[in-house]
Amino acid sequence: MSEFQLYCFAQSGNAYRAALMLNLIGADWEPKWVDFFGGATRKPEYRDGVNEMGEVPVLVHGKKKLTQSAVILTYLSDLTGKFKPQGEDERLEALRWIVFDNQKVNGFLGPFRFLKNFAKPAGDPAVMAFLQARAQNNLAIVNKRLTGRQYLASDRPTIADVSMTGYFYYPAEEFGFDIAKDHPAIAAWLARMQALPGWKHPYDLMPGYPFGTSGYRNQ
Ligand SMILES: N[C@@H](CCC(=O)N[C@@H](CS)C(=O)NCC(=O)O)C(=O)O
Repeated sequence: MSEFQLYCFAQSGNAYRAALMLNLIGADWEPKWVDFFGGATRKPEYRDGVNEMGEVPVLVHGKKKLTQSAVILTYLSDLTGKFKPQGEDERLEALRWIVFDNQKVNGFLGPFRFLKNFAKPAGDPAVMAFLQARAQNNLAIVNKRLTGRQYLASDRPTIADVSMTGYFYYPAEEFGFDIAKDHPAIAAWLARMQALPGWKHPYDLMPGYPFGTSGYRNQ
């Protein structure tokens, strides 16, 4: 068995943060596919046995079981020293961007994309318009932050950058707008992240694309 197990599925940008981190740090890890679209996370056995919050990602490392991607990223950076913010100012700055990301960037992009592509029935137009406007507003804030700088919280990539990638690499068709085309500084930053050793696209990194299989896109 691998050193780390990650409960995840290919369509989850929240899980992608953790999967990408594991790959970027060169961890010995394996995915455990969660049948999210089949309702697995709503079942009592998942909530009692895996995560009481009914979410992915969940990271298992020996006897330790961690949820919330921000906690998982912090744990892995503390453990390995990789992508770890240095000093109090950088640590707080990284945390600031992770919270903003979780709540307002990928926190809006994720539900928007879910309601657009996967929910039955699809999202109410007023809800979709609200989520898209909030996501675009906050993407513009991230774009401004990245204008004239390489990474979010430091001159090196940190867990704040890994977190922010969440949903950004998923195909533009899944959003109906193109994050990279609309936001040039985000596009340049995404290319820098993509150039890091170990980077993989979410559909190549986590099982379950397309739906209902535990296979990978390229298998
Ligand atoms: N803040 C959490 C969000 C996790 C999350 O919402 N995951 C989604 C899948 S992408 C989920 O499991 N949702 C189940 C639900 O909300 O019931 C994190 O960053 O880990």
